[in-house]
Amino acid sequence: MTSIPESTLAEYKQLVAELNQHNHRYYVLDDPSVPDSEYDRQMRVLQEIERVYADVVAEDSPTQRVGGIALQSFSQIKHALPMLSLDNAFSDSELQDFERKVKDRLNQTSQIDYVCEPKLDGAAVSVLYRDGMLVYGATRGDGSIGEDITANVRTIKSVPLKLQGDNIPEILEVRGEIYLPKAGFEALNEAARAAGEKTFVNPRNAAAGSLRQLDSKVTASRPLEMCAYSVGQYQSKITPSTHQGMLEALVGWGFKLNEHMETVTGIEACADYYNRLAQRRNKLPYDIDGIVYKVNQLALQERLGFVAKAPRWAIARKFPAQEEMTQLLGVEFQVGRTGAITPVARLQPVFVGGVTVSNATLHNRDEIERLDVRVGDAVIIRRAGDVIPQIAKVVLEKRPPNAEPILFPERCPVCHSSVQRNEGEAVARCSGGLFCGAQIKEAIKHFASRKAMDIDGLGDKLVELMVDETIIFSVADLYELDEQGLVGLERMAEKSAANLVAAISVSKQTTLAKFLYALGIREVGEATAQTLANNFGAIELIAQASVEELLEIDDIGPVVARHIVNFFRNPDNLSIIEALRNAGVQWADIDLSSQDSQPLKGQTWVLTGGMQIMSRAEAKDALQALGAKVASSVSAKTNQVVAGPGAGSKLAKAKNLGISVMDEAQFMDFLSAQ
Ligand code: D41
Repeated sequence: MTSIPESTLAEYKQLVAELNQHNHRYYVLDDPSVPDSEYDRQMRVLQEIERVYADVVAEDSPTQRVGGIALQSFSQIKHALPMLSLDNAFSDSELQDFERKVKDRLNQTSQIDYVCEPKLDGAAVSVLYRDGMLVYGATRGDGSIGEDITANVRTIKSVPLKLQGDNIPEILEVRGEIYLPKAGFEALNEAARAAGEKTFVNPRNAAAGSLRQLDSKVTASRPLEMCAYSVGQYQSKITPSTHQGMLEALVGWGFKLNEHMETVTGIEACADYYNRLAQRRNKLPYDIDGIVYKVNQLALQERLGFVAKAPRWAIARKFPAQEEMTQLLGVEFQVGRTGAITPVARLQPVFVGGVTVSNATLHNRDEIERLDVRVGDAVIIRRAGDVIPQIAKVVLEKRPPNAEPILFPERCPVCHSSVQRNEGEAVARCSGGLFCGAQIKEAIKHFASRKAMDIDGLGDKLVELMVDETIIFSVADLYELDEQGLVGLERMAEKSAANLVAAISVSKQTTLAKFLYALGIREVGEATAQTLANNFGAIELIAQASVEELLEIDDIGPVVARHIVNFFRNPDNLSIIEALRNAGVQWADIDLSSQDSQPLKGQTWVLTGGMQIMSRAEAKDALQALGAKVASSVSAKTNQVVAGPGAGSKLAKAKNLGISVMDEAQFMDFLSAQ
């Protein structure tokens, strides 16, 4: 084998260090320092050096995260110091009991400092470093013996392979939680559903299951993260005197901490922290099932010690459960705007995730088969945050003998057209198109909605009534309505009829983007409608565009392009558009030649927090008119954030990423200067 030239070795070492630094910025600090393309380029150079000089490969090289061949089984690891469990408090008074016992035992009356930590809902692990290099990763197991999951832990990018910074301990055992963010969990289950495989009940099971893979390539494909929360074995020249100090040392060595950890004084402040976090629980991108409070002074922790298997200096205050058992009473089949037929579970009402739930989605026919759910079954309902409640699992042991299988309809429950399912698609659709009352209703509701034609006073109930009473058959009929025709309707007095006719008339003046969105073309949401408007300028040009022409536009993929072309090929759709224009629906076409002078072209803005002078919708329109894209989340690609009162995590993230932020007054000044 050729030996490596000095200069190549130096370059190699530099690359390993830089790539690890990029990883740390990306996965631990959530603040990428170089574009992905630059990372990829460096990675390719590194891989090439490793290919030619196989004997130089460094233990902490980013290529060494994914292991080679799968294991036969996991071996065991004995924890030198037991991994303790946590006592629970279910109320403020139980929390006060905890503090009283702490103070009694310490014989202390003055206030105590606590570190408040979100209780991440994943799998507890122990990760050991000797002289700064990762030695092993282990599950908690029963607290004294766990499993050796080193190969899997190495694949997690927020786990350093080599510690960074100063004062590296001779021995450092970090304990923390490995978890799967909600988005990763949803994506994993979505993929499992598409493949007809079993889904995971919750992100915790998914994280634990991902860590117990014998083939680390499977683990590597799951977007797991690790947050550190305590230290086990520790041999070092420096010894922090507080838990917070220890956490800060961990940050210096390259670990990720949960961003909401906070040190407070006194138990009342702990209760206050609980309330603040409980309000944000649903918005967090990962599951938490409570708060952990820890006495901050390590000397006090030492004096308090532990009972049985739990420390006396820590306690977990639990949040309301997100999973409960109830009974499936029946299944209804709903028909959506595009004809998609969705089975909806009717449930014995149950209190879960903070609300009473009586319906849950069953997604599609495959989901019913996959769950093997029957009417009468005991089912586990999961409601996490704002996500639609789901049936996570059937409790087969509790299946009653008369439980009835669910039959998916062959005909549309509304218009009785046949139900069809395209090759490779999970959704079954009613083939009735605009002959189907359900599809007509949904199309009109969408057309009238706020972000579309914004017809004030035309709510869902009224649309249903008007279609049922055969007053309207399509969106174009709305513009033919007069007061006399409406007054006969249930709860429709002369005044409200006049208001509605006026609101419909006002809606005639619109924008091209809103009109396109209102048409309800499949997969064309607000952002795509805006992109189409900005790129083509006029509806005639969009209607004539080919799939190839559409694909030339950023953000438009083959599926949307197909839907757009199909939509404008359908003569029924064209005659509706014509009828709308004849009725006076109008907008200003966009002069494409003036677009190069659009001051915000190519920029991405984010609006967050409250606005007082303008509505958020108006601000968005104003920005789009100047050529900006308005996004809902902050990322490295964001150019500018406008933050009003009450702005939360988006503002924090913008500050972290060093993105420019202005308040509403500055925004108004900016607009008037344009
Ligand atoms: O976030 C967590 N899940 C979490 C778990 C946390 N933030 N802190 C924890 N602290 C401990 C002690 C106090 C025993 C060091 C824990 C856990 N334990 C824990 N996780 C699973 C069992 C115990």
